[in-house]
Amino acid sequence: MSAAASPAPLSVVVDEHVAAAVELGLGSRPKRLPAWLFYDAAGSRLFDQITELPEYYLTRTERAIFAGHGRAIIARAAGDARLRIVELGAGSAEKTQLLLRAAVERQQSIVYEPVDVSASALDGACDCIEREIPGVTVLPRVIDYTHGDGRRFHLEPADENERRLALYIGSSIGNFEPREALRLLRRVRAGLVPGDSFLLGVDLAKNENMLLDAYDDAAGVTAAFNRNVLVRLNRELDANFNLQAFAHCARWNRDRSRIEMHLVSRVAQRVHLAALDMTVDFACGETIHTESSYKYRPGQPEALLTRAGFTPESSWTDDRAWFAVCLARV
Ligand code: AVI
Repeated sequence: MSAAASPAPLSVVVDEHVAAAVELGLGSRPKRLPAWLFYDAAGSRLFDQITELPEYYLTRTERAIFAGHGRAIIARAAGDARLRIVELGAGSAEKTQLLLRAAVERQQSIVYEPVDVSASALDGACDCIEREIPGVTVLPRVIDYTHGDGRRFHLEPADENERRLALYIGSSIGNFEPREALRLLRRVRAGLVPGDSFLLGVDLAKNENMLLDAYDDAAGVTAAFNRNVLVRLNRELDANFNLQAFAHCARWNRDRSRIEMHLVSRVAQRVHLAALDMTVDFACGETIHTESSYKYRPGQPEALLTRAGFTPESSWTDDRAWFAVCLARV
């Protein structure tokens, strides 16, 4: 009598959040994966490289707006009070330094509260900023502002004579579906108090070819960033995606004013995700929609801020109107 074959033990520890998102997304039609899956360590490094690509105009354009108008932004947000700056999704905080320098120039010192959903994302940024800009005190906060209700986005009261300026820059809002974006901004609004302000960085709709180049660069870094999600599923869910069998594709969806990134199956194929006990069939040409990046039209950021309960006050853009930062009051 032979023993029944038992499946090989899994070599991975499964993150339930990742597992649930992948099961839902690859079980849907059309197939999709949430964009937050991009940002493992390798994906975050690739994203940093993207921000320096010649085709990816977003980061340097927003930086130029801060370089040119940082003082005006800070003065407008502060009024006659002192500011403290909160930043959602802190990242490398490199552009933020321009605003912090403008604030220190105005009020000699400032408290900077970078907020992120993961503690590891906050490591490093803090020491570096305190060293580089004397007068800045960094108080990192781990808060998941992307989920749950307003109570989750709870900040300790600021000093009596201080107002908060909350930043959500880099066009990160563009990676949320419009309804999710509204929920996120309402949550942020609920964590602020009257007199505080909010600065939103948004990418603007523009020439289609320019947008397509920004999301399909000549050096192939964005393609590697997109495919990295499959590398992650192979590692974390014991999947057997063949990376060469999926092509990177960026599409402009004019009706919805968004760039979409897809992974296109080059052949009819079957993929197994052992940790999910899931088999997924792909037809030749079938895609996984991995990201949407919304590009705002004139008036849309202000309308979104108003619906979220803010009062839009001012906005600044670059000479070519590629990118905008909008200041709104609570
Ligand atoms: C993080 N986010 C604003 C980027 C964007 O432009 O939507 C992510 C990205 N995807 C491809 N390139 C960059």
